[in-house]
Amino acid sequence: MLEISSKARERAIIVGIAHGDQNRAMVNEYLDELELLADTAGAEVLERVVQDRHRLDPSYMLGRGKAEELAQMAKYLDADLIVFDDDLTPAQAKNLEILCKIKVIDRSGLILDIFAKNARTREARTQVELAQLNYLLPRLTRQWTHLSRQIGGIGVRGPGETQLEVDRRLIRNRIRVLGRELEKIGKQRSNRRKSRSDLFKAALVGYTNVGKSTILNALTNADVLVEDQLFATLDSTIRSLLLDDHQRILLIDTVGFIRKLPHHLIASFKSTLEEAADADLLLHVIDVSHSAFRDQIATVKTVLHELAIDDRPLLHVFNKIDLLEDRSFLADLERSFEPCVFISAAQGVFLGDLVRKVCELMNQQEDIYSIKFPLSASKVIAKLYQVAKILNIEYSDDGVVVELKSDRQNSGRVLRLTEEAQGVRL
Ligand SMILES: Nc1nc2c(ncn2[C@@H]2O[C@H](COP(=O)(O)OP(=O)(O)OP(=O)(O)O)[C@@H](O)[C@H]2O)c(=O)[nH]1
Ligand SMILES: [Mg+2]
Repeated sequence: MLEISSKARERAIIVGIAHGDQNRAMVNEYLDELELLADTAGAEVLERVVQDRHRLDPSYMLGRGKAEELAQMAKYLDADLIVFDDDLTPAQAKNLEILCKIKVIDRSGLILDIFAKNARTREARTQVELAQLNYLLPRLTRQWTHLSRQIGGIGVRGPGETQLEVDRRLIRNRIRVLGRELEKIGKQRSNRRKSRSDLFKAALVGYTNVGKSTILNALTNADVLVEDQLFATLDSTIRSLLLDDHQRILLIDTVGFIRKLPHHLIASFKSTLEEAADADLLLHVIDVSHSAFRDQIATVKTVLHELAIDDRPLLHVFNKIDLLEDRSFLADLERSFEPCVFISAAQGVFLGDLVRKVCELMNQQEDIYSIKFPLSASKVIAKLYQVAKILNIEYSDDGVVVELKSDRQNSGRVLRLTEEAQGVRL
């Protein structure tokens, strides 16, 4: 696995640019988050630089004068690393590195680094490596020749090829191998998913660090790593949860989202996120004590849209209410974000409300069944009218096919009646 940074505590300068419709206050908020990301990656932020610019400079992103100032600042502060909040083009990153003489990365690069640090399972590691290679490929320059050794000593230089071309070829090959590997893991995962497909599934989704894993742990006595760090969870953990005496569901913890999540990262984590895509109910967890929680909600909705699951039944779970001094705005939230619950997962407050609401939403969901009964089952079919909506009945010589819609609460009775009358689900 490639590690962009391996030193314990690097000294970093972070840079944000107020451009387009971003004002300074917003940029400063983004930089607060970037600082948290840098801290999670193991860097200490020495200084932040903000510039107002109408247009981003194609060579340095910042203006030339400001870029030179940045280079002097880096030298004066003895910094190891500069992190830009916006995505740098490969050319900008290279020009800045030459000017500042230290490593220059962007938010995507930093997030990839954190993912590399936190990836634990084979799947997560493969996903991260794939995303890293896709990120590196366009950034390869002539000075960059160490890769062939790291990638596994294939190192065969074809006739007339430059080292750079060899490196690119090695990376492309590796990308193909990793892609195939992920496909294989994805298939195994989807088989596992199918084998438990009868149980109702609720997935915890949301911005990073909002308390998703804390909720899973609190409800199921799971032992998932909880940390005041971004992206503590990279793999989806699945636990079964007994809602009341007789209803068991699966609760799924997933990787957190963040503003400007690199696209190749979403693509690589597709199979992990498919666990969420496969859920019957999304629990959108929100850290209501965070000053930017409304932006975070918007980011999560965008990612859910990109994953084409924004039409899924969804419960807003406002977490960390214990940190709120003023709770007067909660009534407004309740009106704008229907359905919702307010909890403190860490203190175990109102978790009962959460479970009740999940139960309620689950029981509201309807499934469509198509069942073939023997002709003699007319009495049972009459009973079905009491527990389900009959959509269609078709008689033929060898039986009756009934199409019906039933909510979860009644589906058990539908299935018992079917069994009683020797019906067969089609
Ligand atoms: N005060 C307070 N802190 C909480 C609450 N729920 C979670 N936390 C803290 O918030 C931090 C993040 O919690 P996690 O459960 O790791 O959050 P996550 O959403 O799983 O985060 P990632 O996996 O990193 O995306 C931890 O320090 C938790 O202790 C809460 O209700 N109140
Ligand atoms: Mg987590």
